[in-house]
Amino acid sequence: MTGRNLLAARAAAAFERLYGEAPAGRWAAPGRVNLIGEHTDYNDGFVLPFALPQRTVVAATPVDAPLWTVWSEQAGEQITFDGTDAGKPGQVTGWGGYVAGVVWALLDAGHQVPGARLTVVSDVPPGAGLSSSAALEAAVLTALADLGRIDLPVDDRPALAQRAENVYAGMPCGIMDQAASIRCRAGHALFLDCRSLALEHIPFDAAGAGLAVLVIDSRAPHRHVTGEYAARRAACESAARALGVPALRDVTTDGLPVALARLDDDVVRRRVRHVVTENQRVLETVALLRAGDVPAIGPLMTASHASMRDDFEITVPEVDTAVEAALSAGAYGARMTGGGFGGCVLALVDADRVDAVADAVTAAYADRGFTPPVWFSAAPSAGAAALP
Ligand code: GAF
Repeated sequence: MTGRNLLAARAAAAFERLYGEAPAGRWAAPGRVNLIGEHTDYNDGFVLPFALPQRTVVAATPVDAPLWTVWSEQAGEQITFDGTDAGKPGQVTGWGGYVAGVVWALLDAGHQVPGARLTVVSDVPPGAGLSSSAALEAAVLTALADLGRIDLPVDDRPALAQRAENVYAGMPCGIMDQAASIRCRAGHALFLDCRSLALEHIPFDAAGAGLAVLVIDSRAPHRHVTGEYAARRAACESAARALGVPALRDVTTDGLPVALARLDDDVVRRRVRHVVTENQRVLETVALLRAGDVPAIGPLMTASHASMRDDFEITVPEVDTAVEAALSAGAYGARMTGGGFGGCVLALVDADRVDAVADAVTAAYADRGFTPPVWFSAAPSAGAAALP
């Protein structure tokens, strides 16, 4: 059995054990890594994530009342909420808040949402910056939309799931993670313009080029993530106001020196420089992938990391150590992926050097006394879908 089938079987078995019947269906949605384009989504900019093989599977059956009973294997608990709870953002907290948030967002958009019994199993590691919350939102949204025959085009689903997270769960994220979990395609990275929401599936065949994308979980303890994230977002938005543009997306690399000269705070100047140069790096990465030159994206990844470390100041010693060790061991490029302050590092490496690079990172961690990293290599996988 493949990993996905095993998860689906576990979700269905748990459903039968808890609710005494087989589920009406099963739905899956993946976690993601972002190849490049960090903290650009809420600046109306560009991102290039791809979906992981790791995913969250929901088994579900509708019920006749506005009542949602949800069991999570990872959390080891079952929660129940009703329409009143779902109507009040923040009422359901923890992992259940992402489920209640999706119900809230659907109701708020005027849809009839079926009550349901659900079980949730997942192999997306939580707290590793791989979008386990977006995977949960996307799996629940896909399940409820199917069960309720809700007329909700797939184009509109990422924004609805993002509202669940922004308004119900209180995390001021951009749209990248929900878009990745819902819209990604196997074998491709998702080039998303976060202003127009126009998207293009860019073939990304690292294996075909003899390469692998190594995903290294830094194991760094996440500290103050939501607060620091919100502070970065606020700094970007106030810089855009100071520059008289709708969003930092509107500052071009050519216009950057003039924009920076108009800002008097050095920290804000560096935040702006990160966003503007990062957008440009996404565009250059897409151009290289369109030309089929996968190894050439390495230096852009490494430059992205330097920008996150020095200008946006969202890295921590563990991720910097992983990036440096991977590069010293021969990676074409390496960078932290996701919101920052911990999480995962991506390294683009020769396929036959995966173990050597992972060993080099592990050795560097041992020298620094860090908790040993865990790692896997990832191929671009499919977005949210019903399972057969
Ligand atoms: C987190 C957020 F949820 C995304 O919206 C994005 O801003 C990312 O951090 C940084 O690029 O994953």
